[in-house]
Amino acid sequence: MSDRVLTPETLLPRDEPVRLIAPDGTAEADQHYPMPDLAHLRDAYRALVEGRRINDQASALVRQGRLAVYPSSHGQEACQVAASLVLGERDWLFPTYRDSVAVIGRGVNPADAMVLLAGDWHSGYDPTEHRVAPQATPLATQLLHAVGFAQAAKYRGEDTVVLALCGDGATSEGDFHEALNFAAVFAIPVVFFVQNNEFAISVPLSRQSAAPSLAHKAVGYGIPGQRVDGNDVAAVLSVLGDAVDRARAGEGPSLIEAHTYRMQAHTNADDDTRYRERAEVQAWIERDPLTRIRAYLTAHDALDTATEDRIAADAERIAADLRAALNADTDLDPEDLFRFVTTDRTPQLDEQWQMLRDEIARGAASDAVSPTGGSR
Ligand SMILES: Cc1ncc(C[n+]2csc(CCOP(=O)(O)OP(=O)(O)O)c2C)c(N)n1
Repeated sequence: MSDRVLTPETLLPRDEPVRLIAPDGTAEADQHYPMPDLAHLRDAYRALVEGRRINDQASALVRQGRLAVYPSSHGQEACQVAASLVLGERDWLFPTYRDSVAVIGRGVNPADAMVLLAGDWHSGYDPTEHRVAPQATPLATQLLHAVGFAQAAKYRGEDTVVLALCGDGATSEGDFHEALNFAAVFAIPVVFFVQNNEFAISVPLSRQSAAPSLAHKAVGYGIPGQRVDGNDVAAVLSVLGDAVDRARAGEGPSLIEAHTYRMQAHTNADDDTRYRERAEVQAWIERDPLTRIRAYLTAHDALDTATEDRIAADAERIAADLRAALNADTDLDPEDLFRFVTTDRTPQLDEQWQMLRDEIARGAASDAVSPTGGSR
């Protein structure tokens, strides 16, 4: 345990988010947070390019009807990549529906990460194999799961750290407050990482919180809060890495807020032109996390055209594999919907299964009359 004295002053985040690389790619020295080395940053760049390609491929697969929904992290890839890179093999990630790129960064096959979003099983991967909890759709519930999980690991004497992700909107949920309070009181080895992308669907941050920043909330629980430029992968790696080290050293939880932006609509079911100006979106597109790290690496002779081409080709291959996997028709058994709800099937579930079976039969009959599906 460190003997660091925790006072409101030491718990409060900085007035400005921590930044190590400016939007034009130049380095900004920081007294507390070191710049990750070039090899580490080149790995991060590769993961960013792959993450962007996966995001855009998955969004295209929604338009083609192969995914039911894809909440894209396009624009937030620096946060996604850093979240997966700062964790060790024994650590765990507790992600949300928007965190597919972080999940894939932990070694989950992209197609397996899309199973939930295709409307199939809740999780297409084995959480224990990859040390990634199933992606949570109910806001902030995963934060409590993360705290309980980390507490159990602590009881067992393991040095596991748990990284729990959520959005700015989720910080208004009661679960967020309960998770932070419990984690603080019992010094649980968990890092809460809020990706503040400015919107909760159409609700802007100004209608979500009156706090000076979301990281300021930490002081009320007695834990340190920090703000970081969420489009600067070097800064996110450094700040999150520091919080993970703290948790592993037995110094308890931290709250990190990344300032970033959801560059696209919430999902395909959302029309973001109804609640935000295009000029605002454009201003954030110009702060793209990929452009920034590419400029820094190039200026430091750590990225040449041949390497860039190789990374881009690898990202294309990943996208092609994802397309192939999702374009393959799977043999789904619709009765699975009812099979695993309760140990013994209730009469109500039987009745619902009967209704669905009749509907499927009616659909099959009308398809037989009109093979293209007609005007149904
Ligand atoms: C408990 C709960 N309430 C409401 C919703 C509906 N909902 C889905 S996403 C969303 C907005 C969440 O915003 P934020 O936490 O900022 O995350 P983002 O989607 O921006 O990543 C809402 C209200 C939900 N999924 N769960």
